[in-house]
Amino acid sequence: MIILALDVYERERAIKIAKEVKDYISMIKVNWPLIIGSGISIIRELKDGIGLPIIADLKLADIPNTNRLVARKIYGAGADYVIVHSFVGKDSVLAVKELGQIIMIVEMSHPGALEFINPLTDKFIEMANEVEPFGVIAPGTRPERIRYIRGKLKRSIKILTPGIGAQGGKAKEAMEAGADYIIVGRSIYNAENPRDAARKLYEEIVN
Ligand code: OMP
Repeated sequence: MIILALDVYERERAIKIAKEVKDYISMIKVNWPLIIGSGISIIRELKDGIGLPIIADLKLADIPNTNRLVARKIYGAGADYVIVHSFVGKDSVLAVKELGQIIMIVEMSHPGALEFINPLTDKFIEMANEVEPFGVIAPGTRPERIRYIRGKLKRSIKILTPGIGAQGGKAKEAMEAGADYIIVGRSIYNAENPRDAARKLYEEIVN
């Protein structure tokens, strides 16, 4: 139920942390910092070395053709899921879904999300119900919004919630509100003992 957001630059550090916490996580999310810092090959290395599914968090937000060009390479590099923005429209989202499993953003966790993205949630949920992605991103910082989104989203679509820990969200609250997965970065990878931090989160959720 825990997805590790591995937002470090260095390959060795990323692999070390992933190995330390792998017993308590179910997927690894790779974002631009790690891809820029260590190269796209880090995806295959983590996937084969750790043995967990990889989410490529590129937040794709381009025209269909460009989304497709990027997605082809990232799925080819071993990514199991790609995160895409919804606001660019259904054609751009579908261009990625034709190539592999996607996760759509319906709301974001940071304060600035309230300006432009989150007011459009209902439209994004509607699109997600049509497109049927593997899952959607909802804000772990706002449990009431997770509950709202769960209420409108098809049951088969998973809810992934970042914003737990460093951004103020609480793991248990997010799960109780309807999250299927919590996404956690700094609270694990910056902890003095990442394994202990991951274990504590895991125990908080299962107990
Ligand atoms: P921490 O705040 O360090 O736990 O990291 C959160 C991770 O989730 C980062 O990789 C963010 O890019 C990502 N994220 C958000 O924090 N908020 C969102 O609304 C969406 C994402 C995401 O798509 O994963």
